[in-house]
Amino acid sequence: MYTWKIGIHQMDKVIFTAAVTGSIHTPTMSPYLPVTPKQIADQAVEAAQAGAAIVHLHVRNPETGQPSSDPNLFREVLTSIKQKSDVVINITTGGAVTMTPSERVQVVPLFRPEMTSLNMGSMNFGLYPMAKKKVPDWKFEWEQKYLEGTRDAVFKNTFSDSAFFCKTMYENGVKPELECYDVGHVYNVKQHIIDGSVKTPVHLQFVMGVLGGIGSTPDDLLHMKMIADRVIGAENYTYSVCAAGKMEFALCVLSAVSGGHVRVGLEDNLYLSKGVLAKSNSELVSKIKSLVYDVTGKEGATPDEARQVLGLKGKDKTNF
Ligand code: KMH
Ligand code: ZN
Repeated sequence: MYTWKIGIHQMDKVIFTAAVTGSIHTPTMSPYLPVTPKQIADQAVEAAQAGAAIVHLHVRNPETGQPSSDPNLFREVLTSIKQKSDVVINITTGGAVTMTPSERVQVVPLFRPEMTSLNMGSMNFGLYPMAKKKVPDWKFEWEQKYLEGTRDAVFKNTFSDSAFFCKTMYENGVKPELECYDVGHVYNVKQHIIDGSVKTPVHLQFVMGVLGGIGSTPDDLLHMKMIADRVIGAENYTYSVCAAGKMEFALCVLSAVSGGHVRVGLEDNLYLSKGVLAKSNSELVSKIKSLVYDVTGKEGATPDEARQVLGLKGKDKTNF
């Protein structure tokens, strides 16, 4: 049995999460981006077989690849994964910048998953630089508009939004994963703890390198951890790290070295190495697992070990 000394972040295993498709990348950027419910579910199961203990899920319009909040698409993905794997399912309540908070939060009472994301502050969510990239003709008309639209979009997560989302999660036995994109979001977590709307121990996801949030250098990450230690208290939180783009593997290794957990996936990064598109989420999981093991000697936690560390209710208590 593993003794997980959360307080000093000395953990002898790492919880790997695969973020399967997200709502940041668009179909023309990679032919390997899963779009249909079957592609998303199959890639989630394969990522679990490669060592992911948790899969973080968004859904998309199966014809156009547009981010979607359609519960029917979620249900198709969730039931397929649950039949084939004991992986922990973490559903997004972040959805896409174009969705309203009520569209985003409906998955919680509908599906009562073990985990969902909970975004800890409003922010600009700048995807528009990706529209400028030299891309062959866009496959779908919506792609460039969606990306360019983020010049003037706010990803809304007010204090009331986050408090209401979290109340809804607790009412449905869901463990929130607190997405912190910047230092201020860590202070927001602290305020929600003071307000009583968020209970400790909390599980933080440091989301690095989203334009509108903190950058993705090693000192950005270590600064986030230092602030969390000081403001929330090392004994009151566990954390995972994900990084957008090319810093994904470097910061995930740094997280594992520092006692944190790790998220990779096509939601955050499309490339296996410079100029080489990843063909699947499982390729990214396999690569980060071996990097982490080579550098730290730490192996991946199983889904049940992740449930133990994070205090999850078990897959039989979900509503799908
Ligand atoms: N795609 C971003 C707008 C989450 O899943 O909660 C929000 C996101 C984080 O992906
Ligand atoms: Zn997400």
